[in-house]
Amino acid sequence: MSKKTQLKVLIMGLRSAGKTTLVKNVFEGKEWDEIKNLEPTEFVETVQYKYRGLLKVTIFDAGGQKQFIYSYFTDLWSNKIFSGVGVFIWVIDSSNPELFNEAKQELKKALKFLNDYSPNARKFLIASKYDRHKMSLDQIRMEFKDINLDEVSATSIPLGIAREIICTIIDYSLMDMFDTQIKKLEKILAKFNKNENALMSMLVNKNDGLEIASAISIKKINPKLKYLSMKTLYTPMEKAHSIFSSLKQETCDFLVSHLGDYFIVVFNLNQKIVQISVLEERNFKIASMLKRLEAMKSQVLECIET
Ligand SMILES: Nc1nc2c(ncn2[C@@H]2O[C@H](COP(=O)(O)OP(=O)(O)O)[C@@H](O)[C@H]2O)c(=O)[nH]1
Ligand SMILES: [Mg+2]
Repeated sequence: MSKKTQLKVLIMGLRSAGKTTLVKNVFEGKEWDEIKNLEPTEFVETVQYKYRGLLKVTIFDAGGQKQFIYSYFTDLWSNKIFSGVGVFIWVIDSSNPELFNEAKQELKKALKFLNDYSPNARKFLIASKYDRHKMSLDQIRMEFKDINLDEVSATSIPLGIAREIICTIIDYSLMDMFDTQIKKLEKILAKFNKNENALMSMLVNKNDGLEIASAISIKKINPKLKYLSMKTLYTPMEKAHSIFSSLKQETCDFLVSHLGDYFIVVFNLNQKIVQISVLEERNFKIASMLKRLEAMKSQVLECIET
């Protein structure tokens, strides 16, 4: 396979902008309560994730204290930090406009290095802590309008609007690289839906809680939601997500829950991937379904691991 299956994401910004909180929320699926008191990042923290179970993402979370920022721009470090970048994200604290000017100066410097070392990187500005309502997104865009960026977006971890924004950014790279792989998975799931009379099935990457692939057999669910986080999906899937979250702590591999008019089936394929299916209440045979799930398992894993 000649296609690239790795993505380097470089995240920068002044200190306390909200970079590390963002990374933990998006790539580790952590909720606000679990991450609201993080320690400041020392220099650059490099972490690898298997985003949506498919794409190896290397995050460079570059600590924002002045002395660190200066060192990123030195000969010793600039090459290491700014080369091979696919996605560049500069985070500003939208609740602290007094720092915008300083942020802008540093961002301009960083972009010079980025354009030298990774001219094809896509560049984003993220205005974090939007829940604090200091400025509108339009005002923020105006402030940074003289800088050449692909997009300026606002996020808030407590309001739950961060995952979606970052996922949209990363998915842009993902879809190109994994289109055939995702289509194969969708076919497998669609077959399962047909055989079991399921409304929908999805594969979820346990680490970030994001969808890998899904197949929907009713028109009620908007297929555009396909690539979005489970949190944004329609009600039965939201409920499935809460079951899935509690399952994460358990060792159980197969779980059937009854929720109003629906049955939610959660099946652990392995340590990392889980299948969730939504069924209507009728014609439901657990033993045969479990057999089918077991049979599908190797097919699915083969697709994901290649
Ligand atoms: N209100 C609010 N606070 C946030 C948000 N994101 C981060 N923070 C807080 O901002 C501070 C700095 O966050 P951190 O991720 O450590 O910043 P970093 O230095 O850029 O990595 C912490 O106290 C976070 O809890 C957000 O979306 N809303
Ligand atoms: Mg940090």
